[in-house]
Amino acid sequence: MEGVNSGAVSNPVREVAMAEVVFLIGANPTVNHPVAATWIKNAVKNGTKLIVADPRGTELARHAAHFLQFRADTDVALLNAMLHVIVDEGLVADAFVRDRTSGYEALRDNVKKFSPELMAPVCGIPAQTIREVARLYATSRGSMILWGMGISQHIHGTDNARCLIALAMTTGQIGRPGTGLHPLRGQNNVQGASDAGLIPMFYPDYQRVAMPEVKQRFEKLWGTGLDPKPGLTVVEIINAAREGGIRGMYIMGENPALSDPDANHAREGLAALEHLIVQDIFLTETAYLADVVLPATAWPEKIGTVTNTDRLVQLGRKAIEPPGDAKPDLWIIVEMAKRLGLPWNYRHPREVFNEMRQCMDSIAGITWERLERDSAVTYPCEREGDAGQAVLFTRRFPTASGRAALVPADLIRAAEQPDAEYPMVLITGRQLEHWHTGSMTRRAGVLDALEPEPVASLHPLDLARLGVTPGAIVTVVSRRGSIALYARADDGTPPGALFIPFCYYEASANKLTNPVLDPIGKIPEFKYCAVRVTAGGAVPVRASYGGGQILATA
Ligand SMILES: Nc1nc2c(c(=O)[nH]1)N[C@H]1C(S)=C(S)[C@@H](COP(=O)(O)OP(=O)(O)OC[C@H]3O[C@@H](n4cnc5c(=O)[nH]c(N)nc54)[C@H](O)[C@@H]3O)O[C@H]1N2
Ligand SMILES: Nc1nc2c(c(=O)[nH]1)N[C@H]1C(S)=C(S)[C@@H](COP(=O)(O)OP(=O)(O)OC[C@H]3O[C@@H](n4cnc5c(=O)[nH]c(N)nc54)[C@H](O)[C@@H]3O)O[C@H]1N2
Ligand SMILES: [Mo]
Repeated sequence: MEGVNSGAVSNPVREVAMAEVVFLIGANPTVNHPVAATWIKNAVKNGTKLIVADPRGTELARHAAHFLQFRADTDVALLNAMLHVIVDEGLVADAFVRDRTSGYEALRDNVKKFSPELMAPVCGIPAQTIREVARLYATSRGSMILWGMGISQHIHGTDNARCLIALAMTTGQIGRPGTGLHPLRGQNNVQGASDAGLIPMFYPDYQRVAMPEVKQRFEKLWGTGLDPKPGLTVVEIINAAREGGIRGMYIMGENPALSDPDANHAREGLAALEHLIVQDIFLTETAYLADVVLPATAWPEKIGTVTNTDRLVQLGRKAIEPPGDAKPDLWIIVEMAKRLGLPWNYRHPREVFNEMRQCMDSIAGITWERLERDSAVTYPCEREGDAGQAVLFTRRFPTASGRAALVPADLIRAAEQPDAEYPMVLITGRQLEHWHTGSMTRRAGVLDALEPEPVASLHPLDLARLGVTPGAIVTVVSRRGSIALYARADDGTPPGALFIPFCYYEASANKLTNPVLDPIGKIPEFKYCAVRVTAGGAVPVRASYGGGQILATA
């Protein structure tokens, strides 16, 4: 299997209907993937056993046969204990491990140290429950793992994912319908963007930038010399801007002034640039820092494909005319290229798609005409006429040996732990009504009316301890910043922690978050930092610009 970031969604979500067991960890689909949540609930109605593991009580937990409300940041303890049971109780799929994996011995030896009895006090789940859940997962006819940002957004996010991969591999729960590993995708086209090479270490189709033969392939295709060095990732880019290594930036469809960790630091980085271009459909917090803003068209105003979490390439058709001077992103990029002296001549997204087919074996068989006819095709689809393959890794994994590498993981704690000065844990994430930085949803009247104000969810016991009534203002301070927002009582949030969505610019959660990165995945630790909460604070003010809509004055 390729790196955990390389888009290895093995089975489509709807196969939860075929699974006997679904193990959902670090994801809140009712809020963030409502269609998947509905499929999961329907599967449970038809007999699928759902295991939910999350430090917060979520709506789907009510449908679960087992809800493991384990301690935040202790995924490796919980998952290694499950692996321990699988090894200890002889539940390993020996033939699968022998024929399809490498590194099993080291994994086996490592998980010996992680008995459920030893890990129970670490993760907060009774040893007996860990044993039951491990047996259930390992021995079912088909078990599927779904996960989200609760797994990824830690400095040990790669280790968390490796443990999930090890669960599937040691038990052979992969390569058949109703099994496998599904990291639930986020942005509507994050899968397509990654496939197309919008990851700094990859060209299209996860071909490595650093590999000479790959470099040659693309130099030949594009008729130009290419840099052999992989690029920087988001947080690294901001650091380089602050240090002067990067002086110009062109940001398209991203709002890092609100979505990057340690927002004050991120804004300093953006402000330090000599030149910033922002191409967006709205004037965002990031756009306010720009020298040039290029108005782009929104999804229903243009033609193009997006690839969803199930590797389904879907054609979107233009339904309405764009407002004012807004132009499709592709048109803007091509005009920019021409002025840079490049001989670009793409007149239609179809021409770009056809070029992609030349360098991406995974979609080589998908013709634009077929997309126009069928609207959607699953990849891999290597030859024209192929049906498209819903289930991956049926016979081999995409590694040199064809085997999946098992990698042991040890306990690493979050970079910043609660202490006397900052005694609580901040968990950040999303809410149903808003999309990330709220640039779109806070401008949508109905959604804005449902969730108009910044909120922090806390356990009623913590509210009582702090002397705060629900709806009152609290101030939340971390080593990096401070915000004031409204308290909400939520008995799903564990005592000692609070949950804040990051969509409210007037109380930006990312002013508080820690910008440390997973050294392998390079994902920031958005899910865990130390904060102090006190009653009272300034009323959050929504100004007439940035994330919110312009408010009519009474
Ligand atoms: N409505 C709405 N939907 C969205 C989005 C949106 O902004 N709004 N964004 C989209 C995008 S890009 C993404 S990436 C997805 C994200 O979708 P999810 O991953 O479902 O969303 P999050 O809210 O970031 O966090 C998921 C869960 O991680 C849990 N968690 C916190 N700490 C830990 C931990 O230490 N271990 C574990 N295992 N879990 C932990 C949280 O309690 C939470 O339930 O949603 C997509 N869908
Ligand atoms: N604290 C905290 N921070 C997080 C996370 C977290 O869980 N906690 N999650 C992280 C994750 S997983 C993600 S994915 C990021 C998301 O972070 P961002 O991607 O920065 O957030 P969005 O609000 O989705 O920004 C997308 C922008 O694209 C614009 N847009 C929409 N359609 C188009 C289009 O067709 N063309 C152009 N040019 N622009 C368009 C929107 O107006 C919006 O401004 O946030 C990350 N930050
Ligand atoms: Mo995301």
